[in-house]
Amino acid sequence: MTLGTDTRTATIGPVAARPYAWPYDRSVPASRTALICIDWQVDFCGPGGYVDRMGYDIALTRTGLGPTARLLAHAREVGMLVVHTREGHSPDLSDLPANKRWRSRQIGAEIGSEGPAGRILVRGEPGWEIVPEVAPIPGEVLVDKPGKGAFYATQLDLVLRSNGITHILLTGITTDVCVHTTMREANDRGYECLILSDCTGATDPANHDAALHMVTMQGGVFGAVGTATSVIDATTWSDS
Ligand code: C5J
Repeated sequence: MTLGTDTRTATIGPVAARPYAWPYDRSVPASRTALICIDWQVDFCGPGGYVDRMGYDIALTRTGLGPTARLLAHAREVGMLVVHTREGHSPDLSDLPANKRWRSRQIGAEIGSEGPAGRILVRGEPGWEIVPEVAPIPGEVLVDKPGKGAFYATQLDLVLRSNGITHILLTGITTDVCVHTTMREANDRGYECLILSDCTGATDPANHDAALHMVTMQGGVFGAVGTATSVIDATTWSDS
């Protein structure tokens, strides 16, 4: 990245991670790496949002906000592509599968119904917005998705390939649902993935731990598990 007269370029890796030092190819230029921040929305970690309305503890989904903010600042400094995703549906709910709506009604938080943060999981509502701690800045990519995975029914793969991205860092909520689904989708498309354990969170701590453990099976079946600090510590600069 060029910052004023700064012509240095940043490289990431090897990163201390489980079950292998990431990435598999030892290191990657920051310019070929994307930081994907998944669904840091009021609906998933704010008062009156979807997770809160379902009766889960938002302290659990907020736990990764501090480390993610730190890693986001680092990603911006080293010139990574930063992508933010938002789960949500159009106001007429025409892209909301009937079974997804039915299930949300069973748990007392029907998607599309009115709540303290506006209509649940509806695009443009206060609950759908990304929380200020990790809010996008101009120039960053925003991906709106109707499902759990960030690749399904979105432009994400095209954006990543158009920007020469081969390696992905994953933060966000929830670890076991949207982050895991996206990591699996990315892995199947050949991206080399690292999920950050301290930059994620789930509505059930056991599910968070299990989701991270799953990644470490089979030599790293979907990639590897690291931390914000492990990425920051594995960054080196060189003159370009
Ligand atoms: C869920 C998500 N948990 N962002 N969505 O429904 O993980």
